[in-house]
Amino acid sequence: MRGLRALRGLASLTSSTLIECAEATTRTLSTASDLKSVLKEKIPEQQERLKAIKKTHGSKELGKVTVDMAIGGMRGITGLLWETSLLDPEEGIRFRGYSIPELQEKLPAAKEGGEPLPEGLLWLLLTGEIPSKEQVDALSAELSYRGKALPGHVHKVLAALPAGTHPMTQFSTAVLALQPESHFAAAYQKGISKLNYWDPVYEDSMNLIAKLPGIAAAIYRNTYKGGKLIPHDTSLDWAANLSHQMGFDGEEVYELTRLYQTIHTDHEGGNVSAHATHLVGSALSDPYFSFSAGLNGLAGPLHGLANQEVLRWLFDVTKQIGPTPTKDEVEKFVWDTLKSGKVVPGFGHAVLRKTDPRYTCQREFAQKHLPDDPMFKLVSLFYEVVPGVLTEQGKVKNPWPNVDAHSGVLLQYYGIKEENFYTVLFGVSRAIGVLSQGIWSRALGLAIERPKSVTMDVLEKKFA
Ligand code: CMX
Repeated sequence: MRGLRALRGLASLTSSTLIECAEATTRTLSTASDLKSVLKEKIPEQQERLKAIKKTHGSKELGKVTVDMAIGGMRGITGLLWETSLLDPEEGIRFRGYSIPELQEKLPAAKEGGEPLPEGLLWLLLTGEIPSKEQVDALSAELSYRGKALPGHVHKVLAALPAGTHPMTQFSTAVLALQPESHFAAAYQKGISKLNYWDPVYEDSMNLIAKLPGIAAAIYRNTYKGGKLIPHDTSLDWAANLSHQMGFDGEEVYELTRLYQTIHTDHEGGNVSAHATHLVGSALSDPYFSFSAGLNGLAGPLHGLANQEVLRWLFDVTKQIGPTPTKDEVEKFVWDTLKSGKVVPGFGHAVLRKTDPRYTCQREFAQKHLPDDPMFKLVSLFYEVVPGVLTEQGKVKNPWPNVDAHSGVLLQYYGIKEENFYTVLFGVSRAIGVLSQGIWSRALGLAIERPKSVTMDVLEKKFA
């Protein structure tokens, strides 16, 4: 009821009031202890909530659409429902109403004061509730059980790809290779009622999330470590298992992996990977099809591949100028990048207008664990220089760094040197956000996406 009251007048709300609404409607604590039961309890109330929104506000306007918006990548059009997170241009991302520093404080960690366990965020995204440590431990154990072994044919599919295939191509292919296991596709063939879609989609999503660390690690070991795989360790949590199976052990690298895997999960619904997953899922393609589509979008250099590009760019600086360039040399390098018609990777954002809080928390991690690392110092120098140059150039709407400007340097420090692999790590995390929303999309009965398009001819005639 509190939530319904808060949602009256949706059309005129600002994003900060939307955040308050999200908080108000997701804090009824449930009594069940396993994730699926807690989620199941929530579904009827949220279905009723959406029905009421449709009935009361269905015909109200959310905003205008201009010709510029239609031409310019639909920027600024509010036209999607996405429950798991909301992005404020000034403040950055909130997951079910919680900012990243709040999550670092509230979500259970592996040890006192440590980084959040991504399993806790998965619980939060699906239920709107901060889980207890016991609930997170149970979820870790469940994911470990579901993800223990990859089907043999996935290894064969990966082995059949030509040497040199980009890790993101391998990743998307491996996810598709799991598709024959889809519970949703099988249930649909048998004639499942639409009221129950969410259940097999939940099973597929959990199985997929559970298997992703094993897939990513297999790609890493095959591509860079001669194909010697490291078995899954059932005593480790989901993120630590990812690091372990890749061949990186130790509490500090586990902590980095937990933080990394928590903050890359979700960034509301309009970014390419989230929107692609959502769009394909809206046709009732199962989670394997839809997440593979999301990964294909994440592989673009303007989106998730930017973290790979940032590293290459930093290496170019050190190759051309040396390991400790001056501020003036960096400034010239940035100008040269712009003048050659390239983007400065890791800077700018379609929605954000301030430094990305995902950048800030990685910077804080670096300040705590690797303050004297030369690459971290270089990244910090770019933080001082790039926003000024981009502002002076006058084209970008947001000169500040995004998440991708920092992640690679942390990975380098812990020995994960192969930058072509970085977007795979981003993709493993992204699954938690987009598949959580995918489960809710089916539970809420969201429609197949089909916006209207026009031709230039139509535009010229309409406004002649
Ligand atoms: N370097 C150079 N030029 C940039 C720029 C950057 N970092 N960011 C934006 N611009 C340019 C745009 O290309 C655009 O130029 P044109 O008018 O010539 O087309 C102009 O500035 C205005 O763009 P904008 O409205 O500020 O930004 P967009 O919403 O169009 O694009 C983004 C957003 C992220 C694609 C863009 O900032 C970019 O290319 N950044 C570098 C790549 C990157 O870091 N991507 C990762 C984003 C986070 C993520 O998704 O993972």
